Amino acid sequence: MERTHLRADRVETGLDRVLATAGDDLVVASNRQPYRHDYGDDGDVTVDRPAGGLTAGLDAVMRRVSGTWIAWGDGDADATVVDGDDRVTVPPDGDDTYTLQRLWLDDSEVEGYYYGVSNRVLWPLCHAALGTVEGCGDAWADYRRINDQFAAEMAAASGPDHLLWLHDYHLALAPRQVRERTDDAPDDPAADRTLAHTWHIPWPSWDTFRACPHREEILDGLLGNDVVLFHVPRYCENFLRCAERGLSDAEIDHEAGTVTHRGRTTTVRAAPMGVPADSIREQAGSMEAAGFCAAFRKNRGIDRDTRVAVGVDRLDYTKGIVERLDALERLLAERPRWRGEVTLVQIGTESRSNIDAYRRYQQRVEDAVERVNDRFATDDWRPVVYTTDMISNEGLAGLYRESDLAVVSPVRDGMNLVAQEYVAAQDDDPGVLVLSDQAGAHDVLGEWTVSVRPHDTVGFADALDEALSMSEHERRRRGNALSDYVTDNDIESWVGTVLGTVANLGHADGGVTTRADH
Ligand code: GDG
Repeated sequence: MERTHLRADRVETGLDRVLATAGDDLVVASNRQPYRHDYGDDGDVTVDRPAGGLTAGLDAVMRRVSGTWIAWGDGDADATVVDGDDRVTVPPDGDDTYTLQRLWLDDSEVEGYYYGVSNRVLWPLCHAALGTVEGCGDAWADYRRINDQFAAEMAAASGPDHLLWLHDYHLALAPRQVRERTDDAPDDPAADRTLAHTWHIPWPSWDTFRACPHREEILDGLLGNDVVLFHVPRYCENFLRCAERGLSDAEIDHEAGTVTHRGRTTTVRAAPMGVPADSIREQAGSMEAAGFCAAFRKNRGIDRDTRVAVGVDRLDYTKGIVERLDALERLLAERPRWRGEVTLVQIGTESRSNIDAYRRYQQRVEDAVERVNDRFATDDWRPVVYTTDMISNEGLAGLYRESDLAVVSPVRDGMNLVAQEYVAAQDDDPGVLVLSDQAGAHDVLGEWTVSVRPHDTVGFADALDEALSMSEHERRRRGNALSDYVTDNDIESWVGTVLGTVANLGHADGGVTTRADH
């Protein structure tokens, strides 16, 4: 596909200006793809957009620059729609298209690379859940090989002056492998492709990371990047410390936030991710959102006057759903005035069910819901309405707006986009955000939320009481501040920050090429 250029009439926002510098040469790589082709009930091919903040946000950027996105083709019909080079133009309708380059994994590679290392080792390790980390045995070879497959595609899709933007813990080795495949001038790193990597989950302390079975290789892999980005400064500090302790030959400059290793200097920066605030606000005010909420209340038996607290999570042991239910139980036991007054609507999206720890967690959530409902439910009220149904974006935005509070209580979370989505969906009568101090989101929003420590059940129940009792004046004061932050630091602003950081790296030729250089 021939690359197109940004149209001059669209170079207007701050992001557009950055994209005009980095844009055409952008190659994104992530495990999850932005579009998936499947077979519908009638045998026709359907296109799905997997839910999630990252794919939606980056899709909007890619549509402006017509770059290439490399990802695992995990849809049943994915292989039937690609060309001979495994590429498909997306989105399927519309003018602003880009190339989705798919790569294929067989069942044993999915087991090794995706479940084995990514989700049985790196995910729990980075969330400091060492008791949940499993031995990875032969899976490591799959992880290394699939990373190299990504690296091969990235090398093929790019030229020396292109920007490659990698995402997350599935691809920790790929940056080094790209270097090994493309290093024409090893003595002159500035002549290379520019590699940036966003790590979406926490980076743990050295005392935790040292339990990683392949810690040197992970660090070496990531230090193939020019820049590694985390959501908040705490994770940057942890990463610098781990590089210092884990690699004997790495030179760390804590003040500058850099690691020099094998002749290359990697810059480590915080870039807190945002959400598409404007479109969430618009969706929350739509007819579809209002219709969804009215039907939801009716079908789930939630009275019009009953207050709603909302929780939205993948069913993951890091999300603190059980702790949330414990706190609700304590609230209802200790402060009976809330009985019959408030219902927790918990949306739990099934996730990674091939892994025992996830299946056990789903069971624990179901048991806790049943326990709280058995204890307090009456003929016309239930304390918890729990569903694993996938809700449409409009429905979810409507539910956020409908809710008097959101309860976001992870025991550890890189950022947590639900907290920001809830804020974005509010109108001028905003709800209250109850937020765990273990979420990256707390580092940026914490001062305007009701903070909780998820394992402090007594304090958590008090916090729910405080949120439910908050005066209108205080609610609006906090809501306005939250809304200002989330609007000013939305997903476009995040992309602008990342690309701006890359553009300022100070390569001899100014880093990524400018359009004028073409
Ligand atoms: C990782 C990090 C970091 C969920 N259920 C439905 C639905 N969702 C959407 C939410 C939100 C997304 O899924 C979940 O994002 P989170 O940020 O909460 O969590 P992770 O999936 O664990 O993401 C996290 C993130 O990466 C980005 O860097 O913030 O810390 O763990 O967007 O809305 N969406 C719809 N229906 C559902 O039923 N439409």
